[in-house]
Amino acid sequence: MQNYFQTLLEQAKQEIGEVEEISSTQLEALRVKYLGKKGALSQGLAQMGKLAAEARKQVGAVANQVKAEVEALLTSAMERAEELALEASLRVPKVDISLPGRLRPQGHCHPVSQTMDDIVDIFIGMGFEVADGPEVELDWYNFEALNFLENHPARDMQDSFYVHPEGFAEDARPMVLRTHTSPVQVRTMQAQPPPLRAIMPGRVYRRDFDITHTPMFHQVEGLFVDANVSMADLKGTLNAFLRAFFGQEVKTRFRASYFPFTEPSAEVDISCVICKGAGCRVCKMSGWLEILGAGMVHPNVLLASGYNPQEVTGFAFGMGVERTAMLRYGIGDLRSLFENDIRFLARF
Ligand code: 2NM
Repeated sequence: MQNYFQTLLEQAKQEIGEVEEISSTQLEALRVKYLGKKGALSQGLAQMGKLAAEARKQVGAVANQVKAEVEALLTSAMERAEELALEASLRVPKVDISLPGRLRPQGHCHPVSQTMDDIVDIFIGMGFEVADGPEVELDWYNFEALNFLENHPARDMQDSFYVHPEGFAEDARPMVLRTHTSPVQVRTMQAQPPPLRAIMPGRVYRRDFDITHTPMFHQVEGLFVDANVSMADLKGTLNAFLRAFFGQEVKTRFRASYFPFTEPSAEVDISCVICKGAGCRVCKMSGWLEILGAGMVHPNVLLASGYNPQEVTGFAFGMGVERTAMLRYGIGDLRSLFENDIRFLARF
């Protein structure tokens, strides 16, 4: 009997030692084989009843020791199996959670739209409302109501896009792609009585295409009509806007000018945003940049819009958004705003 248990121990040692690529499943099978309820050890113990009391004691001690040794062997082999399994799992390539995520291209507002939104926001802050109107406009709203004479050069087919769709009646009223947003001001005045404070952002179209002109560009125009509105209100409002947009330190000057729809008219300059007035290539050494056109609304325009020029006066102004965006962001070439090169646009 003693031999039985000793042989069992030798066998177990060998088998446990032989487990290559040692795995806990195999070790569990060996545990059942040797130490399980119907395992080799139990079978040996079951035979012991036949032994004499003295021999049973001796063999029992051997059996207990064999059991303890086999258990110890299995336990340490099991620990080793777990270590090996962990090492193997660490060798498998894993997700590195410290890596940055995959960046997807993200769109954003075009610099022209950003600039237009910022201009509009400043005027909203001063109590102006946003108005809009059609881009395909009656010649009457675009020119006639705005005091352009019949033979004004802007009304020439060479300068404006006239629209004559297929099936357009011979006697239909001529239409044009609006050359400024001023027709919206006329429409807005027709639609509501004074006082009126409104701002009109939008696309406008002119037959111009060179380094500094595109056939479509953006404008923001504004209008303030009430009793006793004066040139002083115009200057105060535009100075406040220009300081809010370009910075408190910006200087402004108002030069006499001419527009058909305003009288008197002015062009507004700001101190050069590049050289601060010292003189540079951008301001052509003058220290000043032209930024706005403005003036007191011509009585003929108020009349055409249904307002009474004896009762109310108004000021109006307009600016090109592309030009303003170029000055603000230091963009040298107008065309870069229209090429939609994402590497360029992503800079703003
Ligand atoms: C400008 C310059 C000066 C202007 C005038 C009007 C209206 F409709 F009230 F007559 N709207 N916009 C105006 C005046 C626009 O843009 C350079």
